[in-house]
Amino acid sequence: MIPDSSPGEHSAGTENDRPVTENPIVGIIMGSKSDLKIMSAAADLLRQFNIPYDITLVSPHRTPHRMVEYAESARKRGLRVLICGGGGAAHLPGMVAAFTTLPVIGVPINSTLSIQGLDSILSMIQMPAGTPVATVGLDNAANAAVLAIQILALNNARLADALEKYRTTLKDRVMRTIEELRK
Ligand code: RP5
Repeated sequence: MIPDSSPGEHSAGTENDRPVTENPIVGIIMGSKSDLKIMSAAADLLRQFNIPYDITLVSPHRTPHRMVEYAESARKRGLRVLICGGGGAAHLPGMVAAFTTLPVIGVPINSTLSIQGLDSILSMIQMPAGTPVATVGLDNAANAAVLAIQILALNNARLADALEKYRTTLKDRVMRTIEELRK
């Protein structure tokens, strides 16, 4: 059940900034701790929208059995969307997608192992028919969260409304800059 409150009500530095872990509906996973600095942007955004999530490491190469277990049990555990980040030979989103029918959003990461991230991007977007990974831009974990929220908002009026407000904030920011440039 998605809590019924609005985004932005958790202000920085409060107790509410801690990860929301009770009854998570979005799972954020990544191949390595080194991915966390990128992937934490997804968690930040979900927190803003008051969406419970869990975040953990699942490596397709170093902990392959954990990956299968995570993906196979995800729906039963109440997760509704998965956000998977990886760099280099970024097999995590694709392999997770093979083991679940939940929507999987991939975040290609420009890690030290990457050829400027192009390898990660191609690992995610070139999925065979029937097993898609919705791939966002390089290092763009925030967009992965927005896409997850959009999926959840399909049958949640509170979230749909919150997304409208979020878009208005983005628009207002641009309008303010336009005004400042006029001065
Ligand atoms: C991938 O290899 C991870 O997703 C990470 O982006 C990259 C490098 O991992 P570390 O060597 O930093 O653990 O599997």
